[in-house]
Amino acid sequence: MFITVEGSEGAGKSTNLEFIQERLQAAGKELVMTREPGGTELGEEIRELLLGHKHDGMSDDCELLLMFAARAEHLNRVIKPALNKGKWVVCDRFTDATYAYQGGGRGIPMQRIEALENWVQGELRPDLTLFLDVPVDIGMKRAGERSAPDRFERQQIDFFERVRTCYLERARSDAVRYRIIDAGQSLEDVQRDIAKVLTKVLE
Ligand code: T5A
Repeated sequence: MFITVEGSEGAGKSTNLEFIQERLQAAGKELVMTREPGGTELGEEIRELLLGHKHDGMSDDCELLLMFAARAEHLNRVIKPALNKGKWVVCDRFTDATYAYQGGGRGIPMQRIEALENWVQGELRPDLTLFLDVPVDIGMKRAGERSAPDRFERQQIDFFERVRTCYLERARSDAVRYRIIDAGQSLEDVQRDIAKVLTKVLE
């Protein structure tokens, strides 16, 4: 299984990834927990370029291509080898984030992202994607209370509204792959809903 976890800022991905890890390990699954951008030494360096403020004026195309450069490395060195060994891979963000942030947020045509997706991933797509959905104002408040804003978190509210709309459109268009989790609820309720999805997957 290749599982990805998505959400807009402050949706609670990090908090819930630990919960997901515990659940799947308790069920005896051999897991690789990883993240994007990042997941390899080179990918983590690219992450610093993307999230830090050294290159605040980076062009949208450069941002998109760096996301896929990190992803190509991640797929070849971590994700595909793990899946080939029969392990479960749980990834904190993947290509849906590119559609949402670079497509929805930045306005890069979706066909360009699709072309890169096909090139870098071939046929590989996640088997399951949990989309933690939270209203933008709540998510931004949570993220703001947690840490200083990275390069993406400095965007305006309308950017994040477009990101959320794109995620929701994608999730609603493919009910087989996506599960939408209401992440605006209390953590207890969010984790109850995630546990329900995982129980079905494990069955
Ligand atoms: N990106 C990424 C792209 O633009 N394109 C791409 O292709 C990819 C892969 C990556 C950035 O890169 C962009 C998107 C991102 O901007 P990231 O670290 O993955 O950065 O993304 P962040 O959204 O910044 O993720 P975080 O891990 O920082 O935030 P989380 O995981 O969503 O939120 P979390 O768990 O840290 O929670 C935030 C706060 O809220 C609390 C937590 O305790 C924490 O304090 N919280 C709750 N409070 C109340 N009720 C709940 N239900 C709560 N859940 C969490």
